[in-house]
Amino acid sequence: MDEHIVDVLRHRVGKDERAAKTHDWYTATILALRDAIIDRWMESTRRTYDEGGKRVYYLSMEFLIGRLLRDALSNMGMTRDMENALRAQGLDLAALEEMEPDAALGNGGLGRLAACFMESLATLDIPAYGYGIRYVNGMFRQRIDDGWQVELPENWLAHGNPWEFERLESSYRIGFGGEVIAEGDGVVWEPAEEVEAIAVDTPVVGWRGKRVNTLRLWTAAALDPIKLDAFNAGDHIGALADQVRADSLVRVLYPADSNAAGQELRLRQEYFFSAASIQDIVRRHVQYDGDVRTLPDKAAIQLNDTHPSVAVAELMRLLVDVHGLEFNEAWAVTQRTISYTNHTLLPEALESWPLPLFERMLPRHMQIIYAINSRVLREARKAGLDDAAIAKISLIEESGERRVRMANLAFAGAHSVNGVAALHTDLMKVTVFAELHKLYPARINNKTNGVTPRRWLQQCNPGLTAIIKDAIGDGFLDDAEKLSALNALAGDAALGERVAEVKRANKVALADHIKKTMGIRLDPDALFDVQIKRIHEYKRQLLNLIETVALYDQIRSHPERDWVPRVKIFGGKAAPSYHNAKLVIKLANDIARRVNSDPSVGGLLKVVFVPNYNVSYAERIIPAADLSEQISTAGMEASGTGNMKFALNGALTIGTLDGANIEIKDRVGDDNIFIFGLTAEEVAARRADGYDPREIIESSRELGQALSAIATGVFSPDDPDRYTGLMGGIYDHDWFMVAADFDSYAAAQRAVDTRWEDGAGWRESAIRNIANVGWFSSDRTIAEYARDIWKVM
Ligand code: DL6
Repeated sequence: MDEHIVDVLRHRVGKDERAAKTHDWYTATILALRDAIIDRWMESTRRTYDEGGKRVYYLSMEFLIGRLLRDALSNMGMTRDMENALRAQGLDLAALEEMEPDAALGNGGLGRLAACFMESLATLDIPAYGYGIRYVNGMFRQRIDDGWQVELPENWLAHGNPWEFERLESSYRIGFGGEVIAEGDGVVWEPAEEVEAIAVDTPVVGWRGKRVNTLRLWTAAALDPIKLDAFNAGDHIGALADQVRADSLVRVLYPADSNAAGQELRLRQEYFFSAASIQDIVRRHVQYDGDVRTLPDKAAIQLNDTHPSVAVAELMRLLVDVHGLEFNEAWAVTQRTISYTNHTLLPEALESWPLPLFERMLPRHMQIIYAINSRVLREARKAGLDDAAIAKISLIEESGERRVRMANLAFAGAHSVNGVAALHTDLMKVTVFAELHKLYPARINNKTNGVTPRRWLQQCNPGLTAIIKDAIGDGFLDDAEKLSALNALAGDAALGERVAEVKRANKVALADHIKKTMGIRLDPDALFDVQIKRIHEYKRQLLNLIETVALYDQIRSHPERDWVPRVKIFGGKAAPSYHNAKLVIKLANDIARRVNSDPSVGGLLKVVFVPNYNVSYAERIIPAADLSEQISTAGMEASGTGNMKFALNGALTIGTLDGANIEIKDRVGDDNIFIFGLTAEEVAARRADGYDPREIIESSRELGQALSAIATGVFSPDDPDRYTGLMGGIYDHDWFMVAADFDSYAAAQRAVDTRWEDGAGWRESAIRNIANVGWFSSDRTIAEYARDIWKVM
């Protein structure tokens, strides 16, 4: 490796060792590692072709990859070699790893799940492609100015991207608009506008480097990047307009989480990447297999949420218009090939597009959707469903503005529709998809999410990994469920101490980082209580903040009590147009300013809002957390995956019976988790019965005082009315049941204190969490998809 890295530095980076800057070494490190990866990549690809097996295609608008260097080195088993090679040059690998920008091509859980899945697919030796968009600007960078979120562009490609390969030969024309013309027995779509989709490939290495798969992200180019006649005539800007229009397709990731972004550009992005991916898949199949009819035997296409739903219509278009299949035959091929994952029940997140817009942009696809719809509605009538049910099943929303329903399209076009946690899947059957489920009762199934234990235990928490290896051997590295061997040692005081020492060291490292970057001093012996995730009302950061205020009040009123010192850590981004979410960020910062500067709490309570929370920050925070806040209104968080990462790193969860929390509780046991609040069923019943939050607020002194302190400007003396509206929402309707769950949440927090004070008890619970969440490995999730949906295992 020593010689290779110097050779790469000289011949590929073009620098002499003496002149090389740290960034040159960083590039050389990745390129040298990439060389080793490429050999395995080619071997994997060759093996797939030779075996002629089935491939999995994961279509996702988002891949929240984060950094790759540490992951790839570790999976290739080359960390030690690389460390030594760099040390010989006077360089520190860890410092180079810190230089890598986060590839933030996703908003949150959905995109991070896609990244974990890619790693597990390679680990399980399943031939797979991830398909998405190579956004030039991924998720925005968050700066906090005077407590307010400010969004800045994140330029992850500013210094180039040594991981990727542009494949100019893998390019496709993607059309928009125009008209559909009858020709012979069929039709021809003549788009008004075309852009070129060009593949950019990144290798994805599985654990122990068994297989290297491809993440293929599409970039866009104009067919005619510069109109020379216009340029020569002096229209220097207009001459480049087509290229600018193409660039805009891949320029930004829509920073919308759990709400549909209703922009025309978003629909163009969705079609652009879906069409390029489907064309690529069909081209590969026809090239090697000859017959499109056998596509389902060789390809499994998974739609990650509804963003790629239009792929259903695109595949139908290729099969019927280009390959000449009869509609029914094409429909059978499409349904057998495609499957769809739903990630949310929030009505505002269920995508639909105004029909006139859809028809204008994709006229042929609109015709195909009408044809699919009439088939589906015929089946519904035949099954005896009534008009009300049929209206809900229709791919077209007819009440009010006519719209194309992307979830119904995906459901109809797929042989499998899965939810991402048991409760979520059950709720899908009785809420958003109740009627479609009646019509196609075998289609919905559950695949509880998982996270890759390589990134979320081994790499982010090497100290804990080493202790586990000492305790139970290294079998858990290949099968995370083997962590269960720790159960037999959970009461072992010496192991408890060692786990606690590592946790403390991780807390010291986080505290140092926060001191350096924010100037706030934290006590590593305090309980680190963490809520990091997108800011959303249903995730209820507000409940946590109100309880923080109540605790602050209590500490000041009863300084004589034996309070458990706490550090409340918050982090997360708010969608730029989400007013209340942005106000929650400001509130967290306002509370932090007041609490942290109040000498009367004597350091018993500290509040921190860390700016620009991202994957790398999560890797730093999660190993340092004692308590994991998973406190969504029951029935609203589809699964959550942060909950799994925290438990795997020995944090205890305080949470509602929502999403995968329920399955975590079932595995770690009631004594090792703090469950509070209404169940999903109770939430629904309260809402149906006309819930009155005022009554509850009046009966809870702690809650009433905290709400009124916030509402009257105790934390915002510069603008006393700042939170009047936000608090008013809780008094008036409280859709997210903050008031209803407050007392139960506060009581659970005091139970946390009691458990914390019993140090040995806490340590045992931490070990039981680590021991029992191996099941939430994305290897297990992917094995279930492979067996039940894709039939590749
Ligand atoms: O399935 C991954 C992730 C879940 O863990 C979260 O609970 C869920 O909120 C998230 N869903 C979305 C949906 N957005 N849209 N569309 O991000 O998926």
